[in-house]
Amino acid sequence: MSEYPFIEQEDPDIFRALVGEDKRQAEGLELIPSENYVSRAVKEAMASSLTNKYSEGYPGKRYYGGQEFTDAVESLAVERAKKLFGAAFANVQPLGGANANIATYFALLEPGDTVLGMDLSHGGHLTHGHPVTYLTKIFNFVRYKMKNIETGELDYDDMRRVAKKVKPKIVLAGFSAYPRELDYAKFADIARETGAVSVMDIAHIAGLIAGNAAKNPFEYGFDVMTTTTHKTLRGPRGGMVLTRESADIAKKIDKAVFPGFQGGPHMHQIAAKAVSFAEALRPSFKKYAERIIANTKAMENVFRKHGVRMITGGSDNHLILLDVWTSFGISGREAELLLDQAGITLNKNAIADDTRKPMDPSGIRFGTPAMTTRGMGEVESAQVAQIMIDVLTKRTSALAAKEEITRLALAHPIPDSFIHP
Ligand code: DSN
Repeated sequence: MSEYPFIEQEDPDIFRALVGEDKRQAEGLELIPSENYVSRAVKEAMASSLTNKYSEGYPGKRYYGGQEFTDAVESLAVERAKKLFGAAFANVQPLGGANANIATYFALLEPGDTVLGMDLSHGGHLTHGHPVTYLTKIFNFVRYKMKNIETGELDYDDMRRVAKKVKPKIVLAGFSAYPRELDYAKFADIARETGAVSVMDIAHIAGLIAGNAAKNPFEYGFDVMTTTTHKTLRGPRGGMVLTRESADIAKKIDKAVFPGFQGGPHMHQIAAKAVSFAEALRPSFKKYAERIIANTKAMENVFRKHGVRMITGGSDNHLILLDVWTSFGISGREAELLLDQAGITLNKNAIADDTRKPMDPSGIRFGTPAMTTRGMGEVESAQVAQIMIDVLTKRTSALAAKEEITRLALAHPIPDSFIHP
């Protein structure tokens, strides 16, 4: 029977697109490091009747009636999130990671206040103060960069010097294209010394932190963490803000999320978050997080052996950034296209201090969270890295590589459950 019997009958155009996307995901290899495959249980929550419900407010303090079950769902999501990350408070209503960051800025800053955050070209995120965002019309973003692109080391002494000069209200850590661990204690010290709140955007590595495969910034004194829920954490698309201990900060964040920026929370999405948090609280999730890193290392070893230039020289987490322009003489856009034809989906990405344009940069970014969910291990990861090199050096045609990738993908079907295999 079709997975979508009603859509099949009632909306054939959308049905075709859904079936096409399912096939694309099943037969191809997803290496975009911010993507993953959710369980069937998470999908069931997303497709539940909770999508019909308005629930402005927070559990026990709603503006509409009929909240008996939504209150239970949101309270469970909050309690599970707190447990996963060692937080005293959690707001699970942000619709995405950008919303979580924006609400956090408005909770903690006045217009004109300064945020010290990582430069986009060195791995930071658009919402960390890139000039194309409207945030920069309201707040003053001062950016820091890597000291050494070959190792990924940040210049914490310079960061402290700049912080003392610009007096940020937020010292912001976090990234969407940086493959190394940060020195959280140094960030937290700089924030304390300058009277700023320390905020870490853990969107990319939330699953690694939850699975104890990466350090937890709260253990190093960070005040706030913002995140998405759909990357390494393997939940539905969405965002969240966690506060380590300050009730005052948590109250301001709640107010900024609702009514500051959002209306009714998406309760079906919050139920799906709760389901995925329960999955991440299981011991098996720790193994998953460890395997993500082992698989990245297996890919890294192949690239190193072949002298391929990796920004920061390798990876401590789930993602790798390759300089394809120097290594293969092709641009990031060409590399993305070639690999796409081979059934490998990843994204072109600027490398630090890139001289090429953002739509056709020098690098590609990819990672192992999704392929690890499919049960692939270090052998398969090394195999995929080798196929990538063969395609990028044009030793193998994209078409021939596609056959191999499809075989590999079909041998590792996307699982329905992480609890009952
Ligand atoms: N688009 C996400 C990523 O790919 O990292 C971040 O917003």
